Amino acid sequence: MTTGESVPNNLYSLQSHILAEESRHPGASGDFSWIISAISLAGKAIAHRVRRARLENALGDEGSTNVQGESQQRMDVIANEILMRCLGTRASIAVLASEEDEEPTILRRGSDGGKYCVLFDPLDGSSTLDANGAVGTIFSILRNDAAVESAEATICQPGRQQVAAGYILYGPSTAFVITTGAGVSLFELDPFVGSFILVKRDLQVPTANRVYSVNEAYTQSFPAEYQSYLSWAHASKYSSRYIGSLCADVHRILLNGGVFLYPPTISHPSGKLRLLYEGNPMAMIMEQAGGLSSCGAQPTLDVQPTKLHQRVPLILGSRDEVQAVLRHVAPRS
Ligand code: P6P
Repeated sequence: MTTGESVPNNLYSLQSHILAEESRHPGASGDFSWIISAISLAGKAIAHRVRRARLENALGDEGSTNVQGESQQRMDVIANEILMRCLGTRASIAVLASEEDEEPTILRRGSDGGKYCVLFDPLDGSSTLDANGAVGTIFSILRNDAAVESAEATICQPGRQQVAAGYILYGPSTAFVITTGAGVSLFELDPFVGSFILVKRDLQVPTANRVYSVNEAYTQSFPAEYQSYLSWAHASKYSSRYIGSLCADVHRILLNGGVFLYPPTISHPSGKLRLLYEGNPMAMIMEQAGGLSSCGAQPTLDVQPTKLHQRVPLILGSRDEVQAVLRHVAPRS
């Protein structure tokens, strides 16, 4: 079912892939490669801690709440610290922004060599960890605009400006999915080698698959047009899959097709998911894989952000399936 070019049986690591990408850009300084290398290192360290979390009594609430007013899980804090420690040493980073921190962290300004901004959700879906659920790290990389003084203003760029995006899914295996704007590549961590090994390049999300992914418990709280889509899907014999962990739901759709929806609800009128470090990276992955991503009114990647932690409705996945939703949600688009 999964389309994309299978890689012959040679060992081709994420490091090799990024260096090969770098060589496609004459004059590249290697700064960008160092950032991906830091994210890869953080992913391996987080994978190790996630798999030992129960043994190390690292599950459950930290006893604090994050900027969203949600209870922080101990593993959220651990993953955030690992990412900060791995990325904070990279000289090419100007600003780091995390779901776990109210304000961005300014490492250096453009005049000091800070070329990039890195945004991340360190451990999305962490509340499912105590039930051994799949969780993920989501990342987005933007160019830093040295002329913009405010760190928050610097990172409030439309998703179409991303230079790279992806996620690391900590499931039965540790998968690293990344795009730098030239297609989507899938790597799997080989714990014996200690490297992410390329298994698929130029992944293409299937154009259709009658599977939708939404938390139907909130159906009565969705706008009428989303309820109309769900009624149509039920009548059209769709099936439903919902893990409640964005990386896991997106990964299934990337490989098998379907559509993920997080509509506006009464408690979250702009949807629950965050634009800058959840919606935009997943939207770039989907578009690069031939799929679509929309907030209902416009493509996700065209939304002009105004706040670091702003939320956005999300409809993403197979081209035909997203268009089927939009025929109900945005019929004149
Ligand atoms: P709900 C996890 O808390 C998360 O941020 C995403 O990973 C997931 O897609 C969504 O929230 C699930 O939200 O309201 O269905 O529990």
